Amino acid sequence: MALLKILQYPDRRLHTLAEPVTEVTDAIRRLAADMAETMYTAPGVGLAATQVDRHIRMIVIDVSEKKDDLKVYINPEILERDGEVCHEEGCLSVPGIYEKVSRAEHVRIRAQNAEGQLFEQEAHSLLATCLQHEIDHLHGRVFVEYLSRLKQDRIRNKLLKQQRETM
Ligand code: K1U
Ligand code: ZN
Repeated sequence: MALLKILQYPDRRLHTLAEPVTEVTDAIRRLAADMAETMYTAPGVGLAATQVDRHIRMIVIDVSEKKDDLKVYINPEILERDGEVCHEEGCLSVPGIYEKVSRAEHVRIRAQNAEGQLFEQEAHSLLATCLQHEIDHLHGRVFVEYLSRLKQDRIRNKLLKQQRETM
């Protein structure tokens, strides 16, 4: 397995629209394993392929306390959304920034697993928030884009300054 480099906001590659996965091959499973290792090491509770500069529709999530419940979602789609909640979100591509974002409270999704089998899942609380956040990445959307223009500009300038200082 390998640790992958996570793109940092405001890298424009984070705005790339991901392509569907047409066949779940060993290479896709290897990428899922590398993404999981990268997510656990960061540490985070989710990671989208977009964030590691692979523009295919795949995400990994583990919201369990013991970090022993890895889920791989290939070609995920949201079938239903219900309710509204406002939770604080973070993003491994936007380090050190935590902001409240309003999203659906429950979602029902359909995806393929690492064996290529279709499944559906009902999700609420952190899993629902995380699924919506990661599926947004596959559409090229970063959570800061839900914030005011002023906040977005402040975050952009802060991260650009940090990136210049660590070059
Ligand atoms: O970068 C990402 O997309 C992952 C992101 C997922 C997420 C978290 C919270 C709300 C919405 C989406 C993160 O994992 S940020 C880091 C984080 O939340 C965390 C880090 C260590 C332990 C527990 C959580
Ligand atoms: Zn993110």
